[in-house]
Amino acid sequence: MPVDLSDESRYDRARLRQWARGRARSAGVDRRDLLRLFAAGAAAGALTAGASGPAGAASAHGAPDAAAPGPGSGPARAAAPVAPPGIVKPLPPELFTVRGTNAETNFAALRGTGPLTPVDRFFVRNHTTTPRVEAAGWRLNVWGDGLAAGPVEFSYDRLRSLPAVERTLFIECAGNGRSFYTTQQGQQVTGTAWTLGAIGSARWRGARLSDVLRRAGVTRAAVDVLPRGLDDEVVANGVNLGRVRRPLPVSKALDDVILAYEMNGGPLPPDHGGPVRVVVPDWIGISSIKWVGDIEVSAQPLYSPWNTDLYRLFGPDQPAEGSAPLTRQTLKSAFELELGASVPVHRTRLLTGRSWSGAAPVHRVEVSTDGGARWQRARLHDAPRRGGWVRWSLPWTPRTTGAAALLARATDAGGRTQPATAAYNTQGYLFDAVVRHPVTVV
Ligand SMILES: Nc1nc2c(c(=O)[nH]1)N[C@H]1C(S)=C(S)[C@@H](COP(=O)(O)O)O[C@H]1N2
Ligand SMILES: [Mo]
Repeated sequence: MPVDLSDESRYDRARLRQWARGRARSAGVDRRDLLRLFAAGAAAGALTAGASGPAGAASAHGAPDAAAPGPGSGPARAAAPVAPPGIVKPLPPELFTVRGTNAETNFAALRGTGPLTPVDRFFVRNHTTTPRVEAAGWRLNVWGDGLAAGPVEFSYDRLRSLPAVERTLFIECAGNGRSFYTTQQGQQVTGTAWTLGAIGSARWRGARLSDVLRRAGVTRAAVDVLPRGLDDEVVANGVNLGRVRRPLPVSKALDDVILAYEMNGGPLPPDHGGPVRVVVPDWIGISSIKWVGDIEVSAQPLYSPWNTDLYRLFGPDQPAEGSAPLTRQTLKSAFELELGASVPVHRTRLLTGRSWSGAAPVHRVEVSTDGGARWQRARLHDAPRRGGWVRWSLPWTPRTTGAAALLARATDAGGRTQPATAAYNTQGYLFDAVVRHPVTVV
């Protein structure tokens, strides 16, 4: 009997059962390879986080988040010169902190910018390197047994001739805030040691994925949609994972997903997936495949490393095969201030920051300047909006010198408030706890 997969949680449970029985296709990767990879990643789990503090440059390997460093890497490799990442745009140290193949936005550099993150300071998360793909030669190949007929190709011009949609949406890495599992909760986790800058908000313009799928002849038998990037294949621990790709349930694909060709009013830049990327509102960053080259539409459930061994929750409170694949982003707040900044005593300064949630608009932000004893409502500078962040501010006059901790705590319209502690998982995803932002009053 066919299963109705329109509901996300039922979809995930059904996929888990099929995966456990070995029936689902792993979309190009041998299932034993995945299990081997995960076993190796779990064994070497402590290496990455141990070698890299919040400002650590240790994650110099370009592997996916859960991949363990190979022999000769890890702590020893952190001392070696860090290879420049394969990112095209300039990465001045006042705007970015380079972490392996990735570049984290320095939150202090967002102070004074509007709701949109300028491209010159939008974070970059690359599994390998930014490829150069020209719009003129680019084709999107839509194929698979979930279509009524053979493959359908879309050129850049054909995509641009479809009705255009424009939305302001953030893209945030599932591992954003990961380093605080270690520095704040004392827990070892694998993956890039982001602080809070693996997020950016932009105005995306593009075609609806649903329009493309309908024109390609998607049928009612389709269950999964698998966009794949044109960047290099990812090799981790000697296992070739193939090109970056992560299945989306057809229900989400037909709902609000965009094939974006513009970012903040200009052509999509190379580092952010130009000429065309997927933008999946509210969902973790890995869903938003850059440099998309083809999309498989499948009547069978699909798997890739990015929805099996990666981007699920693993840990003591989770099933052995991990949680259901992660979908929505969580709730966070960040000050537009360097971690460890020096601030002069008795001088009033305007603390500014941003809060966001993948579940509902953020409508309340409280700030504490005394380590969490007393909380004050911050003033919001943006109307709460789904898929966006709110800027906020609060004046502060420090009265005593020495170390202090600034805290910001967001509440969204769904009733979620940032907790004091985030739920541990081995790969450090979905950190949502209130961050203690260290400053020194001088
Ligand atoms: N093809 C491809 N798409 C990709 C990635 C990648 O390495 N290759 N990284 C993903 C991850 S993990 C994130 S968080 C976002 C980051 O988007 P950005 O680099 O534009 O900020 O892109 C996603 N899409
Ligand atoms: Mo990510």
